[in-house]
Amino acid sequence: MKFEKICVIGLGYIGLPTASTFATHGLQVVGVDINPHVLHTLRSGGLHIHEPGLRTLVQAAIGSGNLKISETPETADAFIIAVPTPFYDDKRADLRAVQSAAEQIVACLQPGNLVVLESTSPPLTTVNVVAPILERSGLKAGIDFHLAYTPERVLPGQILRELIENARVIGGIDAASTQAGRDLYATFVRGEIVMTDATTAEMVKLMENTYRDVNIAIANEFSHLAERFGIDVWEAIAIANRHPRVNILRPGPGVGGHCISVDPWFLVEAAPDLTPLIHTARQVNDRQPVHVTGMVREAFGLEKDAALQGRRIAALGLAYKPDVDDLRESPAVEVVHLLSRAGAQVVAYEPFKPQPELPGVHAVSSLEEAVQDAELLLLLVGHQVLRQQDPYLLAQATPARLAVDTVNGWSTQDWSKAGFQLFRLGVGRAERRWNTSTTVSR
Ligand code: SAJ
Repeated sequence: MKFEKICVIGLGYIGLPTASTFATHGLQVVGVDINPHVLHTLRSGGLHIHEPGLRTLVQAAIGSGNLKISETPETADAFIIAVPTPFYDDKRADLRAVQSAAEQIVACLQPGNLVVLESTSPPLTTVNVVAPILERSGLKAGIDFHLAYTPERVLPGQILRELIENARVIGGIDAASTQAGRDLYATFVRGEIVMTDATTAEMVKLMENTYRDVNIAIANEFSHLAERFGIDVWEAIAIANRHPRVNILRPGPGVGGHCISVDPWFLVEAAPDLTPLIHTARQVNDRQPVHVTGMVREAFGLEKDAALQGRRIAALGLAYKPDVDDLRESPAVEVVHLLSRAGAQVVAYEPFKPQPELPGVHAVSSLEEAVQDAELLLLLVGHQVLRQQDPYLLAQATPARLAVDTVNGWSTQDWSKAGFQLFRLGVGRAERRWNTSTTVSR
């Protein structure tokens, strides 16, 4: 199938790079978003998200005349839905954006069109949710128009490269839809294009992220064990990972972002009776911010549930992972909320988003400001710029002599020499180890 004009609905982390990449590969693209701020920002040459290389790509796409920004879709050869699928408070998938994107397409849908869902969705969404809405047009899915699911699998921070180079899974509701989807993405995908059916493609995406979540959960559990048994989990993981068939991931303050902390719930919701492991892994990872607040109390020499009234803490990093500006579902933000609720005075600093608008978070735009009155420095994200801070210089910029590192970013040796008492996630106090072994030998 040949494509000249497409509509991409949703201009976020996935939709905008996808629309721009199609445009720079010669297609006429209408990029659609309902958010006036997004439309205004893009139309005035700005960018509402941070992703390396994206500004240049978007400018090239708009400059070529191939990318038009609009609030509504138009008739086209293909429609791509790339809107968010968050969850409700009770963890059920919130498909309202997918539904309303499909509703927007109905009026423009013509025989022979292709519609592709990219948003991560519970199994059977393409067939049971999207197809019936599109069929309100009077056209039949798989007969009058093609319908496929293709998950985005790009890593924030590397989206532009991975969009082109990663293997792409395309699953149609029938063979012709799969083929049409393949033809569309072959416009720019250089990785292998793997063809399957729509529900398998939905499951593939959910399985990938769930696999990662469960593996991070076990790393987090290992870190608790290491703290109990007085060893350094980072050392233990490094040694275990020398085994040819072992690859333990990194413990940390929790699992964030809009994907891994969300997607496993779609499986739990779809089949609660079949997902005890997946459910537990989610709970383990969701509890990590509470664990971090426990570390902070320990550093202050306080009891487990003690109030932190008036304690001055500099929280360094708010993003959901290193070297990105994305704060969605960030465990670091959760830690700040928990500490504040316990009475601490938290001043936060996020180098990739110096002025985040986060209710309940007092954020400042420089590291100096964050640490100047602090009693304790709390490293929450392994941003390179934070890991590389010189503890000797920091010691001059802050009265704090306590530090808590949740991401294995700072070395005990260097920070101790600079005068800090450093508490690291996953590292038990050495004296406890000897206590433990004494107990055991008795
Ligand atoms: N994290 C750990 N320990 C680790 C790795 C990650 O605690 O060893 C934490 C991170 O700090 C972060 C969270 O997990 O809070 C998720 O980060 P991530 O880098 O694992 O993944 P995402 O959410 O940025 O992107 C994932 C990717 N999926 C997989 O690696 C299977 C990406 O390929 C997907 O495209 C993306 O989800 C998505 O959009 O679904």
